Amino acid sequence: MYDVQEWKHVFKLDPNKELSDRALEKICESGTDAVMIGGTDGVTLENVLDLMVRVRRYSVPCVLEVSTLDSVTPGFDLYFIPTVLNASDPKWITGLHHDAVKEHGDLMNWEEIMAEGYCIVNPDCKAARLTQAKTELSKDDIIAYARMSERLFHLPVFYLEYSGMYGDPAVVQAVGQELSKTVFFYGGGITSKQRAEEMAERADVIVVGNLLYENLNEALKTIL
Ligand code: 1GP
Repeated sequence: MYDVQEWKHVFKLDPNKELSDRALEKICESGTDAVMIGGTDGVTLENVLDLMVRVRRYSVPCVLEVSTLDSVTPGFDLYFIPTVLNASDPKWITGLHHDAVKEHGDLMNWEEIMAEGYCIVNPDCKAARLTQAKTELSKDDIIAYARMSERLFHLPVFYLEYSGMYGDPAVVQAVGQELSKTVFFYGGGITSKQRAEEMAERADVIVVGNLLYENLNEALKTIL
């Protein structure tokens, strides 16, 4: 079994973006704790399968972060299911989840499935637009979502998502101090080793996405 509690670093790959075999090898052999496959648009069964098969050549744990039911396929080590706590469209809080469990609940292997309490902060990211997230959040609003995740809903993961934008270290620090059982993932705007260090001091797990496609060598330095 994979112990997410032990993780410190995750690379997130977008199935809708190109990566050479050489780049993928460097990513999978980098020493990261997991490779997560997930994205907001253009995610299809075909491109998810293609990337999964390529990542599977390496021993790194491979996680699917589910955003559309159509692209769910067996073969991943773990399935992360976001529930967007600050979405206005209930589809992204419990809607798709209900559809999936109703349709496939008998066959689901619950040991491989982990819910993530998501809080999306960057109003300009695609996920915020898709879920119609209420992103005008104060530090107290964000802390409340973190507390709901751990104390009310007992979610295994709280994911503070700044995707494409670097978060406020003071907010990340405050959230980190709230969570003890729920694993705290931070993602967004990590573009250097220095930023990786700053957020890794405050969150349990840092997630690096875009930088893999913009500057792979710099991305590899975010593993501390
Ligand atoms: C995106 O949180 C991840 O879902 C990582 O964000 O792409 O900004 O690194 P970046």
